[in-house]
Amino acid sequence: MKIYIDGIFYEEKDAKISVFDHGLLYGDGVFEGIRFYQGKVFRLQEHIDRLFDSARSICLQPPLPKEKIIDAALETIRCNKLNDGYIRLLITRGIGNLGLNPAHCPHPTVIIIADSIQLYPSEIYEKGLKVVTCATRRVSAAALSPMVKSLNYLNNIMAKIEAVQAGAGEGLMLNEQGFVAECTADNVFIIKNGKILTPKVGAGALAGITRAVIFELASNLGIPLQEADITRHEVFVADECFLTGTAAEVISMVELDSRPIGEGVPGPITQRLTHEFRQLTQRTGTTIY
Ligand code: PXG
Repeated sequence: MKIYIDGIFYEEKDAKISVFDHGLLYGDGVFEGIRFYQGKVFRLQEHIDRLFDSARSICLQPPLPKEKIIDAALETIRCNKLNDGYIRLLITRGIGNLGLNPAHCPHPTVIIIADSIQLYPSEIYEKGLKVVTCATRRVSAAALSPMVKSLNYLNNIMAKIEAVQAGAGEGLMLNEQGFVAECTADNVFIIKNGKILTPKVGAGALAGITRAVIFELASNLGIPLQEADITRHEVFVADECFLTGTAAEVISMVELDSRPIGEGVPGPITQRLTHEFRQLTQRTGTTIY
């Protein structure tokens, strides 16, 4: 596998960065996870726009303009001769000293990894995910905006550990007020009486690219969708529930804290959206070759 670091492609064993990079020392940087399907990158411009917004929010000046980052991402896929897979794109603060001050890090580092992706087994897509509510709350928007996709994922990792220890497929995270925010790496949607509901971004959810696609699909299909404050109780009594993310795509959540949701199997609206989402990934995207 060839990995891009600051304009040069390295073999995996040689792809290394400094121990003084603040991405490592402090989790200081931003990233994106992007999928490509059948030689086309899905929603590439949206991911790059979010990457640049995240960077701007943390006062990180990307060392390349958007077009050059896009070229580098496409070149990384081509270099690895891949047709289907996943891109991990990072901009770290770069090399500095042992203090926090990013002013001592003059050159941000750009890293691009393109690889095949480990999906949930197909059985999970057919049967749905069992989820537990995590005691770890989502970081408050007053502390760090959930809109920033930063390299600092410790909060989500603490929640993921809880989910894994409970034997669950995912962990549901609440915000400080106790409303549903999101799962550890996926947005959450519930369906009640034919209407789709999802937490507002301000409630601690990342403005997911897949989430935005669901808004489009729901609109095209004439299914009402609204942002709302959602409690655990509302998830327990929902007719259907599903999660969205670049890695997971659209996946049904059939149980929360040992309570089956609806019939305890993937519901019809979720199945429809999963199907429509897959169709879209096959049809659209930025051509790689
Ligand atoms: N919330 C969080 C906290 C995320 O990290 C999403 C929602 C979904 O957003 P997108 O834009 O992907 O629809 C994410 C997704 C991975 C992985 O490889 C994915 C994410 C983060 C870390 C790892 O599974 N982001």
